[in-house]
Amino acid sequence: MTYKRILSIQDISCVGQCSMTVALPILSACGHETCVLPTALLSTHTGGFGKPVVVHFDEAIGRIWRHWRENQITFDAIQVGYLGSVAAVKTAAEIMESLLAPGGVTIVDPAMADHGKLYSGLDQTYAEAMAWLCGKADTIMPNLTEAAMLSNRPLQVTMDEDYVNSLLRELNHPCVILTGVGYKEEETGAVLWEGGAQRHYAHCRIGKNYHGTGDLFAACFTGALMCGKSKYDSMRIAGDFTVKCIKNTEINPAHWYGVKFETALPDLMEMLR
Ligand code: PXL
Repeated sequence: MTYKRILSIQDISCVGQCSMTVALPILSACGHETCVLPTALLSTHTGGFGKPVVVHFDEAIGRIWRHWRENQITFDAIQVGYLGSVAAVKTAAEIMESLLAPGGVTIVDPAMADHGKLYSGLDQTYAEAMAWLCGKADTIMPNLTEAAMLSNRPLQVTMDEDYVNSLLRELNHPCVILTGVGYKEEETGAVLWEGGAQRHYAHCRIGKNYHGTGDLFAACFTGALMCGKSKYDSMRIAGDFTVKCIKNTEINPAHWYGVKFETALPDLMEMLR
């Protein structure tokens, strides 16, 4: 297996098991050199601890990536998640255009909304900037709410294949991994849409929705893809690993704010063998 260099661009939520604190250990466990560009520092994620302390690094991240450019540093994959400001979205686009190694891939999880709503603190201008960034990515990884927003459609409550097909068509993107898609009560999963064809991978739906599962899924997908797995297999591994982590977590109801992925990392490494 070759050793890849990946850049993860997203926030650091100090507490909350999401974004960078999930991506860095997962990509490392997958065997990749993982470089980080934290776009903002938050005391917690924005999903349930009240108003977090937020420090944006909009100015610093511009200087940081230009320093990398002076040193001819490039990346085999650039993975983008929650960024937190329109300025950071623009910087992520510049980095994707300037620092991708030949043959490298860019993967954008728009990470801005769920359950029909934008995350607290994000607005329509941010959503439009994210839609623009998605247009520049090789692969995008929205959940259903984000896909509806990116394609200017209302979110449909009852899921059916016609709705998913129309969302995928209207996204008008060459490669989409649409998450949160299940056609039965007890299942959820993801759809890989590429070259106009789609494949669904369904797995069991357990418990309530946990914060950070999208970030976990995106990091596993990127890690597996960079190990040479196909996109479909990477999506399957990411789905199975996410289920494992949720199972680890649901036994402890006090752990509502994220998923316990750490003790499952050896299983992820096994899945990648
Ligand atoms: O998990 C996505 C995410 C990432 N970063 C921050 C968030 C969220 C979701 O709420 O608030 C800061």
